[in-house]
Amino acid sequence: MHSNTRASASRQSVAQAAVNTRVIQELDAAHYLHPFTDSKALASHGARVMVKGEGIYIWDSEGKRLLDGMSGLWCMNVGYGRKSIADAVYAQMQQLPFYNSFFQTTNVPAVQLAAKLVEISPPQFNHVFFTGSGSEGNDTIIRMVRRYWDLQGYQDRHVIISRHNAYHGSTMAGASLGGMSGMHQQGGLPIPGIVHIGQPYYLEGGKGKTPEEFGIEAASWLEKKILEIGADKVAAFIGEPVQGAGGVIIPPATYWPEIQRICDKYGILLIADEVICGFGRLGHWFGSEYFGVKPDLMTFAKGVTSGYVPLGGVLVGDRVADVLIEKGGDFNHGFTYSGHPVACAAALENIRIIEEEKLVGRVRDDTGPYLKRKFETLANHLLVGAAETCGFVAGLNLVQKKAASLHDCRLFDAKLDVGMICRSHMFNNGMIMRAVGERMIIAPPLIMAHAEIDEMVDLIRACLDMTLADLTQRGLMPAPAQATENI
Ligand code: PXG
Repeated sequence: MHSNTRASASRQSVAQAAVNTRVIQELDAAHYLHPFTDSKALASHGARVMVKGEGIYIWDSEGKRLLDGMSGLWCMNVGYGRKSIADAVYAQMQQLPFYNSFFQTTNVPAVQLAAKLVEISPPQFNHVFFTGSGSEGNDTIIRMVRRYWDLQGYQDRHVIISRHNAYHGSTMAGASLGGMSGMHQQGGLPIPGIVHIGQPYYLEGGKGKTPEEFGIEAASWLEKKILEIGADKVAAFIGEPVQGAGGVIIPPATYWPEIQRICDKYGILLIADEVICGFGRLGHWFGSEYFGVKPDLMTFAKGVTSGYVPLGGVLVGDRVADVLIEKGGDFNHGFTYSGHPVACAAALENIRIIEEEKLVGRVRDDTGPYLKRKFETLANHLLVGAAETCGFVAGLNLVQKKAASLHDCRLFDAKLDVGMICRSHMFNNGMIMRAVGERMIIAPPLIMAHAEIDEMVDLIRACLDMTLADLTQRGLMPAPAQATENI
């Protein structure tokens, strides 16, 4: 086909596609490479087309309503359909849609947002570096941390310690910091100078120990690694307060304070990746506050704008900022969209909403504890070995045979993909819940009221029932009489 003809055919089908699911799916399969997706497999059945969002719900192009238990992708903290954010964006676009911050210039929303972030963050933070995403935030952190040590004459102090099954983004540096082996296998990662220790996943590794004992043990792996590498070579430790993409891994209460103690002992910088945990998700502005730790640097993204427009960045603590500013001269790093005025205007309005509706305090004192009570009742389901929450993130483990502790349950063979079977039942019945292996997870919008939490947990239970019936029919469950033991 001549390219002009093809372009006009494509324009025509784009116009039709606005009301036609199949056409959108075909165009999607023909032209759109999705992130973290097997494009060939997706093309064989077609993507679900999302067209609208309101509050905690989204709608697909077939008119089906779904309760969005994942807040988009851990980001829709204030929920969908906030006109005031759209208004703030529209007004800023008319006033000044863009200007850069590179050449001795600045813009009003970026400055106001930096000041606001300093106000809501712990006292050691007085400076902000803006990026377009969480991945770029973590790339920025690697460069800042290494520069911090260089400027003080420690050129060898470049190693950053992270954790297996961590997620820190998808750029070369973000994926290297992350501990996802499937990501490392593609593109020759990790880049040099990044090493990983085990994750503090009690349900996986804590058999025979109390959570408190296991938390101390998991933190001790950091000290062991520091001594193995040599403390004079270790620049920083990075961790998500609660690991999100890894499956909502909630560390025992002893873990983070012990990590802090070890970092302090060896003078190592502590980095909290707050991309998921920030902006109220754990009932505090930042997740590290929930765990009582004092990071030197924090990455943020997602909840800073509730996902309405892309924005990320780094909160830079005084320890690092003082060195970079006093001794650093030019910091040769930045993005076209660092401090984008439209993104910053959206963030300011988003934070104003969070404050006005007291969402952080509500999650901490009211809806978070309520979600905990409700969600943890799911642990009595025949298919569930454990169910736990932390603020507004939660996870449950699907098991083949229950026991009093998850450590004694019989787990499903990973090849059966039981998590994905369960996720399909959720999706088909109007509930968006993620599967990470056999762990089913949620991170719902922070605006949920009690009635919506009830609705969500009831829906999850109904979908678990359907999953159980399905698995039983497929012959994957033990006979009823043997389904439970030692309870
Ligand atoms: N840090 C953390 C803790 C994240 O969760 C990033 C950094 C990267 O942010 P950007 O904005 O560059 O995507 C994230 C992103 C999943 C999933 O499967 C999670 C994320 C992204 C994509 C998928 O749960 N988190």
